[in-house]
Parts: sequence; C-alpha cells; structure tokens
Amino acid sequence: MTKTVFITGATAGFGKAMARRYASAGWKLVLTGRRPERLDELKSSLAPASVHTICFDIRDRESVRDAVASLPPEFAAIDVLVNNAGLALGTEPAQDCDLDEWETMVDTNIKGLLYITKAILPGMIERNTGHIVNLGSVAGNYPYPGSNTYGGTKAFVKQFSLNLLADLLGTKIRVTNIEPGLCESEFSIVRFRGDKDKADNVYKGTEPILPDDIAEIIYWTTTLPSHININALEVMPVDQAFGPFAIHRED
Ligand code: NDP
Ligand code: 8X3
Repeated sequence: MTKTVFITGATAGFGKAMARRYASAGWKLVLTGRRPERLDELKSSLAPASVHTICFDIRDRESVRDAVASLPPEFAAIDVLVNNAGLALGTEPAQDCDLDEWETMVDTNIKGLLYITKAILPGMIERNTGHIVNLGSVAGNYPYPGSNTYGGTKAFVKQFSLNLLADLLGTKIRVTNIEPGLCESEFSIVRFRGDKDKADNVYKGTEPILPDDIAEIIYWTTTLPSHININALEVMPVDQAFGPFAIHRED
C-alpha cells in the first residue's frame, strides 16, 4: 500500500529535499510551512505525485489541531511524521540576546513540535504503526558559544525523542532523532536575520552537508525493516570536528 509522509517545514532546506526524495519513491505527501507560494510551487514541481499542502504556523496550537483534523481521508493515515520545521535566531552570547527571539525558538522548536506530535500520534497508536523523525542537532549534544537557547531546544528534542521511545515500548511505532552538524540551507540566513553575506561565510571554504544528503539519510531510517529503530543519528561533514576546551586566563 502507498505510504504517507507528513513533513513540516517543506518550503525550504531539508523539508523540501525530503519532499522530493519521498515523492520520487512514490509516497503520498503532506507538506507544510508558512509560505503558501512556495508550497504551491513545490506541489507543481512534484507532479504527478500525490501531494496535500497545508499552510500554517506550527506555533499556533489551534491551527495545528485543525490542519491535522481536516486532512482529506486519503492523506489521514500518516506512516511517517518528520518534525523538521525549526530555526535558530542569532549567535550572540546569552547576556546580549533578545528574549523575544528566545521565545520564538522555544515556541517553534519545542512547542510546535509537541503540538504536531500530539495531533498525529493518536492515529499511529490506533493503527499500531508509524515513525516519528525529529530534527535535533549537534547543538543539542555539545555546547558552543552563541548556541544558548537554540542548543537548549535541540537538547529537548533529543531527550523527548528518547522518552517517546520509552513510552511507546510495546507498540510498533518508531522514533528517530536526526542530529546534523553543518548543513547549507536557508538556516543561516534565518539565523543571521536575512544577512546573506554572514550566512555565506558560515559555509565558505568548506564542503557542508546538503539538504539532499539529510533527505537520503532520513529516507533510509524510515525504510529499514520495521523491527529496526535508529534511536539517534549524528551526522557532520568531514570538514567539521571538535575544538579544545576554552580556558580564560588573566593577562
Ligand atoms: P531552513 O531555514 O532551510 O528551513 C526551515 C523550515 O522550517 C522552512 O520550511 C520554514 O518554513 C519552516 N518553519 C520555520 N518556522 C516555522 C513555523 N513557525 N511554522 C511553520 N514552519 C516553520 O532550515 P533547515 O532545512 O536547515 O532546517 C530544518 C530543521 O533542521 C530545523 O529544525 C533545524 O533546526 C534543523 N537543523 C538544521 C541544521 C543546518 O545546519 N541547516 C543542522 C541541524 C539541524 P516557512 O518559513 O515557510 O514557515
Ligand atoms: C544547526 C547546526 O552547528 O549551527 O543545528 O548548531 S549548528
């Protein structure tokens, strides 16, 4: 039977690449984001794939509930949910950050992910099948300067994914946390609030991971035999590694 994938944040980056990957394998797709023109363009580019688009802000609890409740019957049985929509805002030290931006990251990366999960999980439980893939980050595993709240939200995503697995023991539902490092998408443009030069500098002289790479990895985790669960998968480009501990010394 044709499977259905529900991807949040399909208007750019990983989400858009995943839409192409799953469509090429013949899946039905539910694609979401806040930019309707991008959703329309993507749907046309995926023809003749079976695509349902929904435009809403995942921070809005009612919109999430309505969007999932009003799925057409042929798209209502979700096999794979990819909780991909998310963002970082800024790289300033905590003491210089804007509280509104911190709240936006918490509302999107944590609360939005919870709203979608809570709306889609009951159907998976009822059918005793499904796979939830969350987009964590290396920022949820390791600290770095300026990661403060963004890293905190991704640490939440990591622990929530593991805790979901604990609660879902005895069901056939799978949960995977994907933890990428440096990947080129619109992520840095958003993080630097539209400053394209600053964003380009992040990737300058390196070979970052690309959205198609992440799409392939996620597709793989969701098409393994159904008795296998990839709990977490951390992935960085070869051009990225770890630095020494920073030590402050008085002059
Ligand atoms: P992009 O900025 O390219 O895409 C982000 C997507 O999220 C867009 O489609 C955007 O759609 C959607 N989105 C953001 N806020 C909302 C919202 N409030 N409601 C609905 N949709 C929203 O970033 P990436 O593809 O790189 O990032 C995808 C995920 O991967 C994020 O969770 C990110 O934290 C994570 N990640 C990214 C890494 C990277 O280096 N790129 C590394 C590790 C993790 P729209 O604006 O249309 O709403
Ligand atoms: C995005 C990766 O290293 O910019 O989650 O935090 S990083």
